[in-house]
Amino acid sequence: MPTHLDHVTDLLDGFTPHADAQAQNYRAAGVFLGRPLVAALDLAAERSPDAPAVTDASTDGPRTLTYAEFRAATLRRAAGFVDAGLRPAQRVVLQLNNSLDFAVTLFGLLRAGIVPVMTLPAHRITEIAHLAAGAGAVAYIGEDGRRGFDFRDLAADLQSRVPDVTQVFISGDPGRFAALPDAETALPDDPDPALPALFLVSGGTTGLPKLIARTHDDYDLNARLSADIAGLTADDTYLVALPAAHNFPLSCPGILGVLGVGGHVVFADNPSPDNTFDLIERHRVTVTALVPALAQLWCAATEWEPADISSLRLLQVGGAKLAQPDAVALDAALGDVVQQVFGMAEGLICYTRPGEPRDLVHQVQGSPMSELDEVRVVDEDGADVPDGVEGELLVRGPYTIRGYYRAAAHNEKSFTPDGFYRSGDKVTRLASGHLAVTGRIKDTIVRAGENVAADDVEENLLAHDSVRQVAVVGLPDDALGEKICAAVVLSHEHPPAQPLELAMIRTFLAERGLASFKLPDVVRVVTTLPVTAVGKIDKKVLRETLLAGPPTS
Ligand code: OOB
Repeated sequence: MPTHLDHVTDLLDGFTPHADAQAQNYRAAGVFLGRPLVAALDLAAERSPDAPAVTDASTDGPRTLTYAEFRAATLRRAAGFVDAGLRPAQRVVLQLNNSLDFAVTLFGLLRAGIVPVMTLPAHRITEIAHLAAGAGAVAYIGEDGRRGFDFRDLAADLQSRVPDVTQVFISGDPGRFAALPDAETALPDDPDPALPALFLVSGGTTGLPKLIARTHDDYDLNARLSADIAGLTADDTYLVALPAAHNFPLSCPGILGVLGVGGHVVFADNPSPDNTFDLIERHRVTVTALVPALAQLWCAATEWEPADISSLRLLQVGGAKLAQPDAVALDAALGDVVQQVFGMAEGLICYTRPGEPRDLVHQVQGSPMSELDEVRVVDEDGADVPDGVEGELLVRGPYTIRGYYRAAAHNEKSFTPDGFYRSGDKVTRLASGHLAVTGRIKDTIVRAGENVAADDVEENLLAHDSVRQVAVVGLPDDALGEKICAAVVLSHEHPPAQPLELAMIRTFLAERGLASFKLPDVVRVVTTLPVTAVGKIDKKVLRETLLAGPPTS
């Protein structure tokens, strides 16, 4: 039988920790508190056992657990997993929809030192098998088919592809698998806070997701600093509208941040305004987090949804760039509530602060949350550029990883020798330290030998009254190498007087002063743009759809 040490050795194989001295400094400076991730919840439960902790507002009907009840449930779930044979430092794929079971299971696993791989409900077998194999997972946790997709089929497929996954637990009707376990037995010792507590998955839209190991120390810091900046207190109620396993609703400040201050977490199983606005009214929700496409939808829905959502004091928007006019419109519709959030599963989180001038909040994606975040903006040769000049964002700091898990080849490219993460994001930095995101380094189209930045064309297209959303991608072309294709979603408020044609778009852009080689070769009007598991525009899928659709020349 493998010992506890064997499991820990296995977990650490392929994990890149902070340098020892650095970690000690963080401990000494009180940045790392040296406590397990569940400690904050336990303290909150001690302070106010009878306060509501989590509410499940799913289709099964609302259920609320107080702090005492929630803590007890997570203890039983932890013991249940240990009873089922899972051991500290082993990895488990967690794939649950927004629900009480998500919360109880996550904290149960963390308590037992079992390390969840935080996959999203939209992930399918290709990603799940890749992540399970990459993490060395021994179990899978999913749910029955009551919300449309039956994860039991996926589990069976997973076990045939990754035989090390020997156990499957299912929320709801387990069928031939095990139900989510609960027990009253003793728990192992608290996990070592320097060990990975959980794995996040990278949010990129190219290639398969990579595994991001976050330690108890660094993830606790992430949630705590985020809660501070958001001014969270026990009086706050947070609505989980995005998929709960994503870093943004999980810890920025999200579920972990809110439970750490004794606030109330309400799970929405669907982020549409007709569902969420009612929940906001019913539970007097004060804070929530959205991606820009959803925020746009919410903004429009304030016109027709009758529910009173005036309790909302902070609407966090991030994950992709929030266009300045959309930020202005949101503030106008909801009363100066927008907070821009520029973050990444790899670590760095930037926020605009509640007290900052609104016009600044509308224009920048925030500034780093910790004084210890070291941000560099560099040119193609890796040399620092002055403030105001666009460059690639590199970052190092207490809660930013030093390497992807078990991915030596990626790490060569993605990290500098002195440990900075190369984000691939193009930004400009203001003298004040605020960052404006301008695009992605690799999001360029090579048209007839010229490099065209997709974001440059997109930004100019968004200036057109009739354009609601846009994504520009390169498609193969015999003559040009790549041609520029703009997929456009039209505005409902300002529909074009006549069908939007290529020539009109090209004239519009040329009149704005865009160079002729950057003008689109193809314009496609679409009703929606494809999105990733968390709701960002997915250019990879868009490119495939455009290629598979009617000819684009
Ligand atoms: C968040 O995390 P991920 O890991 O899903 O994606 C990170 C990437 C960033 O590197 C950047 O390219 C993009 O998403 N991004 C933004 C952005 N926020 C994220 N691009 C422009 N403007 C923004 N505000 O997406 C994430 C994690 C924690 C909090 C918020 C978002």
